[in-house]
Amino acid sequence: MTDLILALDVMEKRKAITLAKACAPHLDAIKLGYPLILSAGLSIARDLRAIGLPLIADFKVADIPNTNRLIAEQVFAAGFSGIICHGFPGKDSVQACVDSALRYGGECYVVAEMSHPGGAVFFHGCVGERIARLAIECGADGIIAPATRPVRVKLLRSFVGNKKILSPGVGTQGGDADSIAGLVDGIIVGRSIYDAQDPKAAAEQFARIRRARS
Ligand code: OMP
Repeated sequence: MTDLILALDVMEKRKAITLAKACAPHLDAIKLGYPLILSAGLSIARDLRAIGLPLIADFKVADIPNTNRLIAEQVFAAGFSGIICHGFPGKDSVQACVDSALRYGGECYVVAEMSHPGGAVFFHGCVGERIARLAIECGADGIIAPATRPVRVKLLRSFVGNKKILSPGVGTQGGDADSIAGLVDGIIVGRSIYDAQDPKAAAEQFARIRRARS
């Protein structure tokens, strides 16, 4: 099964809740990041949890271990079940997020490589491979890898084995849902769903990928 994860990057609380409820039957999880959490507050997690889907906090946490731990603990205490952190701050920083996730029975994903064009500037020359290996060493649940570069995703799979790969960059950024779905455990879709004329119908369309990777 490949999961469909909605990146809920809208800025109004009411709109976010309406969208999430409408799309929920076609989703496996909802990812929230700075745009929504900074405008609606961390407590939005409480409202969205009522929908019954796992919530992933995309703070791309990238600080010293103690600060990472303080951030991660707030995230999990607020009701999130997953967190995304960066790998480049190093093993101790990633470990702090993984350990917090473990304490709360949650999950931690490490960004191995980014999906946007500029993402290739520093994430090259085996950086993604090294971060993927580090994520596994720390006991992370998986990595974030770009749907815009399926060749890289295939390669990174060889470093993470059966740990999860969640893949953003589908739709608006140019990644193709059907090509990437068979390589990953979840695709992350934002604008192509929430900016669609009919977000629920768009989610239903993307939900065809939930049959991939059986
Ligand atoms: P759309 O481009 O609107 O589908 O949104 C993609 C979502 O995935 C946004 O929330 C991004 O912040 C996130 N994302 C990327 O687009 N690229 C990455 O390399 C990593 C992420 C992420 O960590 O989720």
